[in-house]
Amino acid sequence: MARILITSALPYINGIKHLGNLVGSQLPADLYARYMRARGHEVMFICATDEHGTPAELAAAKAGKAVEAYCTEMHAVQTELAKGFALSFDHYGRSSSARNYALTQHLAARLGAAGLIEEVSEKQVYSNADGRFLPDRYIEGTCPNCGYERARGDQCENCTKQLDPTDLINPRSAISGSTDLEVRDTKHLFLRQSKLRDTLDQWIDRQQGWPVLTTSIAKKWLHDGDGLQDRGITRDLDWGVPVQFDGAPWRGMDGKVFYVWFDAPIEYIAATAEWADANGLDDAAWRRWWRTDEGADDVRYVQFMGKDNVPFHTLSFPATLIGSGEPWKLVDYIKSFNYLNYDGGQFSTSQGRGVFMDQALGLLPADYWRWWLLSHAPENNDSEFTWENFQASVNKDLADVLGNLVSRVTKFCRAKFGEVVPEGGSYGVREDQLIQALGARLRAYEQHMEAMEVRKSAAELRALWVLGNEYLQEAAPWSVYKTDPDMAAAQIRLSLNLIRFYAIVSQPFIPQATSKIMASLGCTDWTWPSELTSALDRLETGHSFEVPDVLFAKMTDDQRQEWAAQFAGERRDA
Ligand code: B3M
Ligand code: ZN
Repeated sequence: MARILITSALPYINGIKHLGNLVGSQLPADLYARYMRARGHEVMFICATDEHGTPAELAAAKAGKAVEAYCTEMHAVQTELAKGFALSFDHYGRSSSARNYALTQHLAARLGAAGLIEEVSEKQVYSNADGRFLPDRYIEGTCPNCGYERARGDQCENCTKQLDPTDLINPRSAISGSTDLEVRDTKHLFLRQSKLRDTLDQWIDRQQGWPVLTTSIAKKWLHDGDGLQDRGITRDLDWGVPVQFDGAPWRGMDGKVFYVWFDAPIEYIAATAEWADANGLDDAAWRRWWRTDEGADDVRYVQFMGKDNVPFHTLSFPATLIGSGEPWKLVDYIKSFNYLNYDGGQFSTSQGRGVFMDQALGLLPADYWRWWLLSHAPENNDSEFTWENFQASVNKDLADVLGNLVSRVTKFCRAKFGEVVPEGGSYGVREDQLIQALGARLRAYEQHMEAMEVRKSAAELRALWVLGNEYLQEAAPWSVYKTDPDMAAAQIRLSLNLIRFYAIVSQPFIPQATSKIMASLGCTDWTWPSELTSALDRLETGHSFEVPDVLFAKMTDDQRQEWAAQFAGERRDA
């Protein structure tokens, strides 16, 4: 049994996430966490809301609320939606927690003591119209790297380059749109990442088998002489972790807070401490996941994120942890994703384009979305959501293949043998062949799941379902029953066990439907079917079950057209 630490990129607090956000981090992280637990490993799965910085302040201002109250409210909303999508976090924390304040300040002080923080009198953009400095997202303009016109002051979402507000061409205030801007002096702390360049370079070189997407982004910013510029880690904002605190190695930083990208990844650790607090455990309970001197050297740490988050996780955050000189656990594997597009364009939070988590759950149960999103995850390329494709997936994979098998077998059994596993007969060549074929596919599925190959895993799982359908079609117990009811009983006994097998192996993808299946089978034994022959004997003769309600309803053409039209424009209610 291994110990596996899994973190999903922390969703910004500013509003409800769309399906593109979901499939780019939280959902595949959940798939992996569920799978690893199902295999008997000890898992710590952490996520949290990312509550600081300009996104939170801007969204609160737009909602006409105090930022703290806004964050509390949105955290509750996002917690409910995470539950709705069956995301199995061990803890869903908040980057504004006391734990994160303390740890962020602690790490900053350590970096200061190590000579890795510099006080810099910096030029910052000041808006005369707004009467304030404009850090990060408070300013927009054209990216100097790729020419994208809606680049923000902290990063260009088009080419992933990290920016400073003064880099932007034709800058304008994101608050008022004003271009009456000037550059003023203000004092800030800089993290001297450049001093750690060689250390980080070597650390990245030691990582075996990272996805190309991850390594290429890291190396790009490392060797352009660009990503490892020393970076400002403080901001002139009200909301955030205060830079001036008891024991701080600097003075005169009152009224400033740490940059959101400095404290957000630290929340991965702090949220694990929040988990311990919430469960009445001591510090040792979370430290054994994070301190290599307290047990974490045995931990395998995997992070999930969209590609725009990669530079912060391969460079800035490791720089913070390594630079502290303390034995913090570093990431072992970064699984990063491309973008999911929506029907010919991009999903966009700011423009309300696409389907958002709350809206999705209002249309169909979570498993329908989980299945489509995971089986179409934007792994090697960007991928696209279309309503046609979604309908085809739901109707074919879920309703026709898996759902139909469950319903045919259980109903036929009820009609001929009652709601119990029937006795009589024995398995023949066809059954042995099925078991062999299932075994081979199961091994392939396990390998893809281990490797976090999400689409390949989904394809293998679907192939497992198809094997069962083909068997049933060929065995045809409904005709066999007429001449050889014992043989039909054996076929149905195997098929009922097959349904249980599917529930267990499909659980990481579609946890709600598979719970329903197991409940109707009257079974609580979710042991992974490594021993296939005995697993397919688990429901013994005489064991009673109930025919489940329809597992997956088909999506009609009318629904598809209605929803496509409903979601064609911008979201109005948010
Ligand atoms: N909130 C960015 C994002 O959602 C950011 C991730 C933080 S991970 C520490 O894309
Ligand atoms: Zn750009």
